[in-house]
Amino acid sequence: MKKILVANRGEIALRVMRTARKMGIATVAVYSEADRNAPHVRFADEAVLLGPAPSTESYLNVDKVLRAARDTGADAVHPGYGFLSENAEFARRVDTAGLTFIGPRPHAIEVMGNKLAAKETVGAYGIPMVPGVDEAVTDVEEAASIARRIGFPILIKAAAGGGGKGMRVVEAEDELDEQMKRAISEAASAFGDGSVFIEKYIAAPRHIEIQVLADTHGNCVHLFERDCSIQRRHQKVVEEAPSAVIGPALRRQMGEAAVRVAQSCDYVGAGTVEFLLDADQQFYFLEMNTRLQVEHPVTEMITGIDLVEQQIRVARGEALAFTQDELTIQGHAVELRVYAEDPLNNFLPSIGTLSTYVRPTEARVDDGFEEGMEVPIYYDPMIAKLITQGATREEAIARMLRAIDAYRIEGIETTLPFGRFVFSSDAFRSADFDTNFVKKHYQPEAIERGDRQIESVAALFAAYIYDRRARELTAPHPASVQWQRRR
Ligand code: MV4
Repeated sequence: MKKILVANRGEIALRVMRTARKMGIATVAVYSEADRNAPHVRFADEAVLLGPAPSTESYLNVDKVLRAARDTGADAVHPGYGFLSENAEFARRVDTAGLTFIGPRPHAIEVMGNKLAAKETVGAYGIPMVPGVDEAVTDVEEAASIARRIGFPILIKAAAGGGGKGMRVVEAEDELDEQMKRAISEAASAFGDGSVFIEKYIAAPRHIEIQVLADTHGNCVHLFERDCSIQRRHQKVVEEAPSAVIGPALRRQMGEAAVRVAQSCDYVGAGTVEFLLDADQQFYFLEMNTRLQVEHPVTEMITGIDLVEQQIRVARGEALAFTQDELTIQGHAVELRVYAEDPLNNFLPSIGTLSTYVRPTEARVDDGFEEGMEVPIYYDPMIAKLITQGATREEAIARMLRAIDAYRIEGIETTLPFGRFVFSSDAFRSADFDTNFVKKHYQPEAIERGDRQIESVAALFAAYIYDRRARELTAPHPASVQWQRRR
């Protein structure tokens, strides 16, 4: 492998290219008209313009990406996350073009991309699953009988869904008819597939995911868990590794289950197995993500392993250079996603130019921006990830709070103040939270209070400057200065 085309943009494109360069592999960037001056374009050894800003005409366009690979003589493609990363057809076409897809085989992407197919595949491997069905349900009578068997509340999910889209909680039988109809039509219009299935609703779970890594020689290990329970409307905000509530025994059980999930679909490369963990510490398989995830850095921090390097090595056909027993957890890591959104205004996208952009120095910052750049409206609003580590969870959190304060972003609103709120909150610090954290604890006032403190310091400082300048103006008369001092 001599030249990798990175079929992505922003922080993850840069992240992948840095490791490729470290390994002595040349890099090709692709970009849209909105990204002409983007850092990933300037960092790459070569860059190819795909087309106009909209993703469908650039980063999602398979033909254009493959043509760029052919024209530059790239021999491998890294898809990053989002865009084409979990598109089995793209992986297949990369193969057909004689290039190496840095990721799992199309079959694994396909199976795990459909929640029902995933449950069916995994079911045979003895993985704990939420009580429910692993077949599409379209009939309301059938749904009612399933619901009676497993007991209300139930959750209706779209087979083709993900990220919480098309999910409906049903508390009692008299709502079932209407909610089923809605779920089916919503799934049909959103995903072009009206299949839904039913599970027992777990009311206040934690979202725990396990990083796995598999090679083409039959070796598969897990790199422990990430706790991603702090989410806002299915958008992750804060992640950490390890989880503060998981002990060694549960960690081993969940890790072994995740490895079996990977084996069930002949997984190759880096993947993530998601579980729900209920208040009684029972865990249930949710789904598998067949890509490198946004939050992979916290795992890198606690294991010391460069996951992109491992992806590349596995794609080159190398065997994993370590066994499960050789992997250990070093300290604790936390990550904050910084979005161009206004936490005081219902997290509306905040557009504009980064007039000031100064990174904190004592944190890992994975970003794709420079001062003076505009945040394009066409893509994901995440502008950076802040990652800190410590010997203990407390230390990692203290470093995060210092990094948030040292991060200077002006010109747009960001979720940095929201991050400060999370990391300062008693619920987070005591690890007493679940996926309802934001709903339960966050009000915009929590942030406004912080702002008012800063404003009062600024007002004091302004008064001081005003006073000093007033003295300078009256300096020729020592008596007047003394008079002011006495006041
Ligand atoms: C659930 C659940 C409760 N019970 N399944 C949301 C996204 C999708 N991947 C699965 N999700 C959930 N599935 C059962 N049977 C609660 C959620 C859920 C959730 C899961 C992980 C992280 C945040 C969440 C927020 C709300 C609901």
